[in-house]
Amino acid sequence: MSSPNAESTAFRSALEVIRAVEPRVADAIAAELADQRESLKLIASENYASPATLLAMGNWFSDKYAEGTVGRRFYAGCQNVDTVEALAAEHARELFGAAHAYVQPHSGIDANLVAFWAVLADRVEAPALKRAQARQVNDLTEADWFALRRELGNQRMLGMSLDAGGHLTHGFRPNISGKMFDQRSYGTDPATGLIDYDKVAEAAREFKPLILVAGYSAYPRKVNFRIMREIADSVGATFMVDMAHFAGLVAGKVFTGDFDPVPHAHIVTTTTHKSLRGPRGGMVLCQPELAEQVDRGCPMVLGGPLPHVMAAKAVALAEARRPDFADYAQRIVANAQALAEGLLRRGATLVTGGTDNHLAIIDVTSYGLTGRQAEQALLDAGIVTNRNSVPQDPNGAWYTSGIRIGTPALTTRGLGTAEMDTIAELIHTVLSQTRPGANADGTPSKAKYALDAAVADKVSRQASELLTGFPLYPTVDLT
Ligand code: DSN
Repeated sequence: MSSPNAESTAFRSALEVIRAVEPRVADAIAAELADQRESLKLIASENYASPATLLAMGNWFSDKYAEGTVGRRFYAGCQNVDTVEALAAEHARELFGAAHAYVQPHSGIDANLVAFWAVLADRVEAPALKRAQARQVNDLTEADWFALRRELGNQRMLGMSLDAGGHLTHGFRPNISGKMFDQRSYGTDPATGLIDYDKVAEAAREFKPLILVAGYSAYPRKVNFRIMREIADSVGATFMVDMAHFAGLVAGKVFTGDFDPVPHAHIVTTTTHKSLRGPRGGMVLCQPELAEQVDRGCPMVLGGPLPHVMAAKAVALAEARRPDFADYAQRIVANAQALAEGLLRRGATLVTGGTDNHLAIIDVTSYGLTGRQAEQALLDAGIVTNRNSVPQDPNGAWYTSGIRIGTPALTTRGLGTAEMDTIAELIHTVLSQTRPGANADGTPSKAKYALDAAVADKVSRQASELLTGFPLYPTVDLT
């Protein structure tokens, strides 16, 4: 463990060096820490990385190009990048029990693109090359290349719909995944809000996707990946899981057996900065048969790897392999459940009636609000959330009818179940006292709202008081 003094000195010195060149950047960095310390952060996809993870990103690795893979680069002088990339991959394999790990993706979208193209290369391009007796795509005739491009662009993907909690990269039309694939979605049962595996199997039988995608960014329940793999196998689909949101719960062994995607999926993607609590970035884990294609991610779809971020991934993954990370992961879920129960007790409506992961979705139509009105009113009261669609959302993806709340960040800060009940009270107070507004012509507005400033101020003060008992980065003193 480093001493608190070392951490304060490191960050203070870094700011001093930056301030000498562009003081406004140094001020903005310091202001960001101050803002994060003061806000009650319930954004389900955010967290607070450790000082060691943050510091691993600010160094000379940023100056290196390193296309290729460990020991096989397109640039000379990558021996130190090799060290950190190999370490990050080793920690990832050990942590998740994966056969192969690729740690170069810069984000979750990038990781998903690497995965999609690895599957397309393995299942569409490789057989086409074999048929044409070509070693690689440059050896194909113009006619064969034209035919292959058409084939690559017309494959089928079945993923969870956005309003049921799926991610936009799982085939949502405005995203590149929706343009690349002939896509269909499975939703959730309208009565329970839960995935209906029989319906997924029926959709798979009818549609016969090349790729079946599971995973979510706004579904508050566990997914049975064993059943999903059986469905994929029954139609010859490759099974892909995007565990970006719940990777920390997999790492911390909260999700095991049927609920751990790694033993069941052919390929798993994730971000490293959400419940996993690492630097902002992505990662792909896969079975051995896809490893070679996954490793072609850069330059296939990725720009040059970010060695400084891979260094930080290695640090954060080493942290996640420590025993206390399992305790952290369990506390994330206990906190989410306490928050959900506190809200339900006060009369809120939650999608699926609760949670068994790190997030919950409040259906704010029961308060007479849209997601946008609720999000802004909560922000006025110092509570940072994000609006989110609910299944079959009548208000669309912009205004929405839901508020997504998550506990990874506040759990890192040390808050526990008692504090979650207080937060449920604060959220309920704001939502129940916010009134929807009207447009100038008297029609109902989906954005305007009214919240008494005295209520907002009082809740904001209560939120600040709650947080003073749980200082953020207590080892970092910038004064
Ligand atoms: N933007 C992330 C989230 O908030 O869930 C997913 O990409």
